This record gives sequence, C-alpha cells and structure tokens, in this order.
Amino acid sequence: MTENEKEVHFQEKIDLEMKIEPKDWMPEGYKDHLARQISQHAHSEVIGMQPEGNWLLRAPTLRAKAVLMAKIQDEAGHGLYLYAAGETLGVSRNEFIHQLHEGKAKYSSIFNYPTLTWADMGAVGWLVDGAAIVNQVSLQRTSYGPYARAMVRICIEESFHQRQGYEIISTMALGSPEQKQMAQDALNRMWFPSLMMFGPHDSDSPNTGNAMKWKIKRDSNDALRQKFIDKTIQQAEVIGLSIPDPNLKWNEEKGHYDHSPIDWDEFWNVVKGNGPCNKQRVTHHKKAHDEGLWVREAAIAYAEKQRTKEAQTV
Ligand code: BYC
Repeated sequence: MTENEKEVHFQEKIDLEMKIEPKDWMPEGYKDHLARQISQHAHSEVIGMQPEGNWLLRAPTLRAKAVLMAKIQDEAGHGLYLYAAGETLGVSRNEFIHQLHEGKAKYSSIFNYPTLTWADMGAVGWLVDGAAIVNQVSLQRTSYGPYARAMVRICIEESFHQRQGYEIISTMALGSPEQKQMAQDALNRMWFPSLMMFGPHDSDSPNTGNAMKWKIKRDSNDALRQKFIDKTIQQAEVIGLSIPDPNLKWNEEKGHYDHSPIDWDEFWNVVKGNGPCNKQRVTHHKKAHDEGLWVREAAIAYAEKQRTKEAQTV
C-alpha cells in the first residue's frame, strides 16, 4: 500500500468507529497529537496531587484524611495508566517527564492556583474533578484504544472523587456562617479557573480540527464547558452557594445557561507559566523526581535479579 492508501484506510477505520491500536499503521500527525494530549493529561493527574497534598496533614478528621489520601493515590494511578497509554506510541515515560521539566509539555492550568483553605479540598473535588469527568466521559470514546480504555477506568474513580469533594463543600456550606463563607470563597476563586480547564474558546483552539477529524476529541471545548456549567449550577443551588457570575441566566431558546465572558488573558498567562503556582509546581515535581531516583533504580535492579533467577531455573 502507498502512504496515501494507508492514510485513506486509516481514516475509513476511524469513520467506522473502529479503535486504532498501537501496532496499527497511523499517520505521524495522529501519533504526535495523541502523545501531546495523553502526556499533558498524565502530567495533569500527577501535578494535580500537589494542591491536595497541601491539606493532607491538616485534614480536620481522621476520616477526611483517609478519604483524601485515597483520592490522591488514585490520581497517581491515573497518571500511571496514562503514561502507559502514551508509551504505546513509542515515547518513553522518561522523555515525557523530561518534556514537562523543560516546559515543552503542558499540564492543566487549574493546578497553578493555590489551595488556601480546607474548603478548597471540597471545591477541587466538586469542580475540578467534576469538570474532568465531563471531559473524560467524552474521551472514553476517543479513537485510540489504549487512551479510551484508560479513560473508562479513570472515569469510575473520578465519580468517587467528585462525590468526596461535594461532600466536603456541602458539609461546610450547610455548617456555621464562617464555614459557609469559606465554602463560598472557595467557589468564588475556583469557578472561572474550572471553566478554563476545558481549553480556549473553539475559535482559538488550533488542535480541535484534527482532533475531531481523527475522533480523538468527540466534543469541542465550548460544548463540554457548557455541559459542565449547566449541570453544576443546580448542584450549587442545592447547597445554598452562589456561582460568582452575575450574568448567569437560563436561555430558554438555547436550552443552556448564558454566562459572562471568560478572562482569556488570565488563561494564557497561566498556560504560559506565569500563574500563581507554576514555578512551585514544576520545581516540586523535579525535586520529587530526583529524590525518587533510588526507588526507580532499586525497582529495576530487583526486576533484573528476578529475571536472572528465572533464567537460571529454566
Ligand atoms: N491548561 O487547541 P487546544 C484531574 C493548551 S487531571 C493548560 O484547544 P486541545 C485531577 C493545549 O494543550 C485531568 N493548557 O488543545 C487531577 C494547547 O497547547 P499545545 C485533567 C491548556 O488539546 C488531580 C493550547 O492550549 N484533564 O482531573 O485540543 C486532582 C490550545 O488548546 C489547557 C485533562 O488533562 C488548559 N486547561 O484541547 C484533581 C484533559 N487547555 O498542547 C483532578 C485532557 C488548552 O498545542 N486534555 N491548553 O502546546 C484534553 O482534553 C485537551 O487536551 C484539552 C485542550 C481540552 C485540555
């Protein structure tokens, strides 16, 4: 088959809703696009452990601490599934991490905001994991098999994460006036950054065209953002919190809520590395990576020892 014929065959498979698997032929553009998005996604899961880790030692009860600990460990697991999916594209995990440290690979903008109070643990679970679920449910149908399968496992765990966050925020919202104020403050700070997680406005999203053609993405950034807004407003109402947007209004004709414009200057500023915590997050990741070298070396040495032993017993 010529390259052109291979490409036609590839697109036919995509159009027929067949999954692309690691050993299948795929255009270089498709491979690069996926490696970029999957690694960005994996880095987000792992960097996202930092803002929550900030509150582990200050959780108000043993139960809250155990639940938060389990959630944070899940995020590490998500990173692992995603790096493994990314490696099937021929890029090593070391290379992905090198790209993160060099500032070539991105991670979700939301994790460059600080977590200032315990109520932020509620807001992260409720809003950040809530936004992630909307995005990832859509990605379960992505065309690349290993990415789609990782998403299925991740989404199941994300539902627990969203619920643990909503439990924290509702306990505070329905608690004392001071606690309610803390919950409202967390919502005020996290609302717009959560909307930014879905990426730039469709008209400023250079990757969406190919992503939709190759069915890597099934819905556009704006469509998913709108879905998240519509479902989250009701959740805020139930616990008596106000979404910090005076222009939120149900639009009967569209069947969606209208909202204020998003501050895209703030978004790009954070994406370009100038958010409140960008430097702190990457510096911390580098430090943990360097300090964990001995663990990786020990694991490799142990695996090699086991292999040698097995070879000797055959
Ligand atoms: N932040 O053309 P576009 C979690 C970049 S973690 C930073 O629309 P695309 C959790 C974008 O990469 C789960 N950068 O891109 C963990 C591109 O730059 P490059 C987080 C962003 O790929 C712990 C440029 O802007 N979820 O749930 O079509 C605790 C133009 O954008 C962002 C994921 O990672 C952003 N928000 O669409 C709690 C989802 N948005 O790469 C919770 C996986 C855009 O060309 N990723 N950029 O240099 C995706 O679904 C898509 O990549 C996006 C962007 C929707 C984010």
